[in-house]
Amino acid sequence: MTIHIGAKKGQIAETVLMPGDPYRARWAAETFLTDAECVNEVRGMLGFTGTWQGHRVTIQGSGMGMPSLSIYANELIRDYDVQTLIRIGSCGGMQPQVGIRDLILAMTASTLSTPSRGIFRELNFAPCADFGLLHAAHAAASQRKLPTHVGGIYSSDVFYDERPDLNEQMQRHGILGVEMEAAELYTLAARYDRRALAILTVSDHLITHEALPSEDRERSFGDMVEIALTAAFS
Ligand code: GMP
Repeated sequence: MTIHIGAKKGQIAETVLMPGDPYRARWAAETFLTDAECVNEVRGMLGFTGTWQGHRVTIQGSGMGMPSLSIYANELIRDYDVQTLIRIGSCGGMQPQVGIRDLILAMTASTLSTPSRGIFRELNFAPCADFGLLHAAHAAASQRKLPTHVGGIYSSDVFYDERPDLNEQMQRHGILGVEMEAAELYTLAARYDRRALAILTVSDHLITHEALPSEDRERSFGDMVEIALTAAFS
């Protein structure tokens, strides 16, 4: 048990999928895992451990934003010795060629955020995905013929009142989408020599202002769970 995770040692698998929303963690566990057991309910940030194709997996909510994800990822890594952490979430599209519903595999995650950047002071550390996971996730997405983009994303600390000048510069430099967690996940994975990847569905668009209809969200989320599981164990 840790401050924020009630699971006993051994109740968390070496591989953890991390949706932002704890209800999504429950849905994914009920839909894709066999013998799923709820292993965390602290603060309602649900976590489940079960089996997928013979492999033990935990699906643990991260909450929204880097400070929240950081708490769970730190405890999963330091206290439960988790080796592979895959964020499955949503993002806002930032390029014209990135459509609503498309998948983004985040090769890098730029940020201004202090949880990630604070200890580096003047160094501009570049948080990046694990290549093996990225490669395997790309293969799994291609096999399903899902429109997929691989490249840089932006991990923001705000949902409202984004800085337009910053967005403009990021768009100019090819950043594909904006979300709020990946840079911290990648930084912690680098710090502790673990594997991490963020798989994102484009749920809204900063240029077109389209939004993914709610009936499509579940299907897109399901695709990400399957890709994450396939990548983790390939
Ligand atoms: O709704 C906010 C949550 O969804 C956060 O956990 C973000 O990672 C993600 N998200 C989805 N679309 C966007 C977006 O357009 N902007 C930001 N900042 N976060 C987004």
